[in-house]
Amino acid sequence: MARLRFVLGDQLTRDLSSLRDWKPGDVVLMAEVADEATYVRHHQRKIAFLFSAMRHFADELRRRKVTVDYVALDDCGNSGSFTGELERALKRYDVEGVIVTEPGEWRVKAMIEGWESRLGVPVEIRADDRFLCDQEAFAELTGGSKTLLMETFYRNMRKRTGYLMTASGEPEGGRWNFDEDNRESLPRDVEPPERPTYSVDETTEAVLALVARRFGNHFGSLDDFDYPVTRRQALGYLRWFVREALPEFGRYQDAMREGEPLLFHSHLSALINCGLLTPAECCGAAEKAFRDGHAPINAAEGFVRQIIGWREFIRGVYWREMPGYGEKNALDARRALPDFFWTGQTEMNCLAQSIGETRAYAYAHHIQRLMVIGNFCLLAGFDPRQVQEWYLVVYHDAYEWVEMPNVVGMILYADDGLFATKPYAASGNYINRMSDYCRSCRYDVKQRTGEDACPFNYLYWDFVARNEKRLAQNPRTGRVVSTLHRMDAGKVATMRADASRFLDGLPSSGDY
Ligand code: FAD
Ligand code: DLZ
Ligand code: SF4
Repeated sequence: MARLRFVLGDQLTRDLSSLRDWKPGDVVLMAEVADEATYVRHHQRKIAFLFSAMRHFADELRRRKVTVDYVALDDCGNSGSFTGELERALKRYDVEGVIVTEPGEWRVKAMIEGWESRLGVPVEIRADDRFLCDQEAFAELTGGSKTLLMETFYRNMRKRTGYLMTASGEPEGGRWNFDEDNRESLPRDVEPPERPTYSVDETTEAVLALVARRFGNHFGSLDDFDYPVTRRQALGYLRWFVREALPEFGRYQDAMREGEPLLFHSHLSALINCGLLTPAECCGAAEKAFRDGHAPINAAEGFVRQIIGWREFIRGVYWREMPGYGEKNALDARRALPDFFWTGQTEMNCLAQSIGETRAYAYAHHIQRLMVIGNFCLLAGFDPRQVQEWYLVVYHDAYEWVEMPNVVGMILYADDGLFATKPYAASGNYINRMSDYCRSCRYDVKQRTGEDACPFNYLYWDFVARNEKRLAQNPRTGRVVSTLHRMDAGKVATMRADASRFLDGLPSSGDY
């Protein structure tokens, strides 16, 4: 008898485990459901991207003679939930069971695990082997210790996958990690390459109209949508990246420039996370560029590290720590997120640029997320739950499994250093070194106190003073506490007063 294969919006991969043994008679179910678009009010562009990619994926399966039952958001009777749509589909088809690939999120996994008893049908949940490391391997590769070190995991992943390894089992280039070569600021005369753009076809046009109508009050803009939405386009974008941007990716990975959101970054995360590209093919393409002499080792290694290192590591942390990870708040941060996170209207130019680009493109690159927006959230002491929701809403690549550890562990240190060896706190000096934002800012990055001082400066020292005990105990941050102690007490008091005045003056209505 036939089986129903439920494919979720972030499972758009031809070779998905739940599709692998498809045979005539089986039906693939895909559904646009209001619950998924509104459990947080996702960026309009993110919903449009995903619905368009889902519709194109369904068309592609149909072209390959696979029977697809696609429920569009506005279809008559759409129940608005995964469970409701499965229940309705089971009334349309006489099937012996349901097959689904494990979802990315705890919330959805719990839902799926309830289907068998609720709907009275056998449900087979298959592993998601698009990831290169499952939970068992994660425990093995991290040594099962209490705190986790990405670098240890990453080296083990290099050995396990063989990426950028020599025949004798050594890392290519004689080192595991070329991060030190990847911290250059961008000279004024270096221009990032021009990106390919993808025109809006009929399918995307219909989705853009649907999203504007149904979710037009969500954060973000739909203007000038030009991102890949098909497998063919995604592959073209990957090839373009490897050819044109990868060679300089490593060197300028941490750089920021006003008006240039992408620089030499891949812009592939949303395509990988929804399944149009696999992590393995992205790493394979970078490795080939290195072996062909097209990309230097620091670029290829830097890129592969982000994927088989950080991306897999972050996912391992999520599943190891869930449920409960999202509730962590080791630094007891309670302040409400200010309204300008939704409007982008702030005189702090670095934040105005990074949030403005996020609003426009549902994208900001890693250093903007980490060292501008994330750093500000850490220093200001924003409530981790609110910060998590913001990051989950605003980025087109955001799913809880990847957003949560990056927010809880990487930027906020809310898990008390489960994998970050210290809080990533920095003053305005870092942003000034890595970007040109400060040049056109109304604040002065060199000043530490007063009306015109860069807020990152007094917020930084206020953060150090607030968390003095904890930072003093950490060998990586102890020196900063000693510096604080050597500072003039009056100056410290003024900085702390400036920090309070600044933070208390940020309107925060909680609306978005
Ligand atoms: P590149 O700079 O070109 O990097 C290549 C790839 O490496 C990315 O496409 C991504 O797949 C992977 N990668 C790099 N860093 C990470 C990381 N820390 N965690 C997981 N994967 C990584 N990434 C998401 O995919 N979804 C999120 O919701 C998300 N939330 C984040 C929240 C915060 C607070 C921070 C600091 C980072 C977050 N990241 C997230 C990680 C990273 O910022 C994005 O993956 C990256 O900016 C995407 O742009 P890109 O494709 O141009 O990446
Ligand atoms: C993010 C998202 C959105 C906005 N909408 C849908 C949808 O309508 N249908 C769907 O299948 N998936 C959607 N997704 C992705 C899901 O939220 C994602 O599959 C789960 O988060 C995985 O656990
Ligand atoms: Fe940001 Fe401070 Fe520089 Fe302004 S001066 S752009 S607030 S770091």
